[in-house]
Amino acid sequence: MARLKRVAAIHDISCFGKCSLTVALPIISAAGIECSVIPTAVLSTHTGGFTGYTFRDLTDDILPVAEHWKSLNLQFEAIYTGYLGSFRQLDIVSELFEILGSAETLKVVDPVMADNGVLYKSFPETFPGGMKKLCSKADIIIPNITEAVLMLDEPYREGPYTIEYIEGLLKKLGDLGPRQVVLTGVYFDDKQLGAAAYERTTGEISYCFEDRIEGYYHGTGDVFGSAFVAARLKGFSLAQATQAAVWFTVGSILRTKAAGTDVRFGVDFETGLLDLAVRLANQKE
Ligand code: PXL
Repeated sequence: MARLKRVAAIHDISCFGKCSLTVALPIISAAGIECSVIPTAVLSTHTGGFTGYTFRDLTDDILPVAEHWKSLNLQFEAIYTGYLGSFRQLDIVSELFEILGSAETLKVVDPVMADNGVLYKSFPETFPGGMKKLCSKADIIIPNITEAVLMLDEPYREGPYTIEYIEGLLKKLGDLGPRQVVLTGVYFDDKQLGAAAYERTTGEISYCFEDRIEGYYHGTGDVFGSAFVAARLKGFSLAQATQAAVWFTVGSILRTKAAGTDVRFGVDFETGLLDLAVRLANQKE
C-alpha cells in the first residue's frame, strides 16, 4: 500500500478556542491524510473576542524545522498556510514553498488576517500588501471578502453582493497569480450564504450555498479551509471540494448554535468528522 498523502500545515496554535492547528490537524487526519505541522505562534486563546491572551512568536523556529525536514527528504502533497505570527513570516513561508515543495505540491494559502471589514488587531496595516505577495506564489487561495478587498486595495462593502461584484473580485484575485480562488462569505440575498470558486485557466466559476445562519462563529474559516484541503487531496474537484467544505462548516455551525455555546470557543466540527471521512472516502483519488 502506498504511503498516506501528507500535508504541511502552517498556522498558529491557539491553546483554547478551536481554530488554526487545533482544527486543521484533526480534520485533515480524519480524512486519512497525514498532517505535519509548523506552528507560527502559540497563543493562550485566539485573538477574536478574548483579551489578555499570551502570544509566543515562533518566527525564528520555522526555517530550522523546514531545513530539518528537508534533510529527511520528506515529500508533501500540499502545503497549507493560515494565521501567521509576524510580518517576517510572509517571506519565510514563501521560502518554505521552495524548501519543502516541488512542482507537484499544492500550495494553499488562506490569507487569514481580517473579517467583517476589519483587519485583526494583531496585524499591522502593511500586512495585506505582504499577504498579497505571498498569495501570488500560491496555487489556491481561500480569502473571505474582507481579506480579498484588503489585498486588492479596495474599500470593504457590506452585502448582499451582486454577481458582477463577486466575479470581478474573483478575476482580480486570480490575476494576482493563483490558479484557483475560493472566496468565502458570498451572499446575493439574506437567505443563503456560501462560497464562490474560480478556475483561472478555464474562467469557470461555481457557487455553493447553504441556508444562512445568523451570528458570527469563530474558527469557521479554518474549519472550511481544512475540509477543503482534505477534499482536494482526496481527489475532489475545485467545485466538489468547495461544496464539501461549505457543507461541513455549516453542519458544525448548526450543532454549535443548537448547543448554545459561547461562539468564541469555536464550532462543533468534531461530531461531523465521521460523516466527513465517509464523504471524502467515497471519491476516487
Ligand atoms: O481563525 C482565524 C484565527 C487564527 N488564529 C488566531 C486568530 C484567528 C482569528 O481571530 O486570532 C490566533
